[in-house]
Amino acid sequence: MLLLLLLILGCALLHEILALEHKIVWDTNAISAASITIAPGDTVVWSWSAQTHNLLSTASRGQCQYSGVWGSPDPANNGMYARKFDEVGEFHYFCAIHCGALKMFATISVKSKHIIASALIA
Ligand SMILES: [Cu+2]
Repeated sequence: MLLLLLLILGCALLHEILALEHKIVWDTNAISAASITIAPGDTVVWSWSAQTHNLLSTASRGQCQYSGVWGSPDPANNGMYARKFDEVGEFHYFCAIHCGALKMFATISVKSKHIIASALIA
């Protein structure tokens, strides 16, 4: 029983140690690069300058309607926003200013490390 507890604790600790930070430059010229796949516990840091943006969560990809779950403050010329993703899933987001005309939306896919590893090997 103690061994099992130590194993579980070790896995949890390993997950924390292996958590990564992913940087996204949120820019109308790099929208496709804003969709990435990460692992649970990873953090995404968006930053932008020289263009006015924000980012807001939405229920489905390409929908320009704030779901109210997460997002950065009002649009600004220079901005940064960070969020840690603990749950597996698809997390869609958009820029309130450029969503419709420039299709400035993207998705953070959170997949378990095992699935990511399998995809890399295949
Ligand atoms: Cu924008």
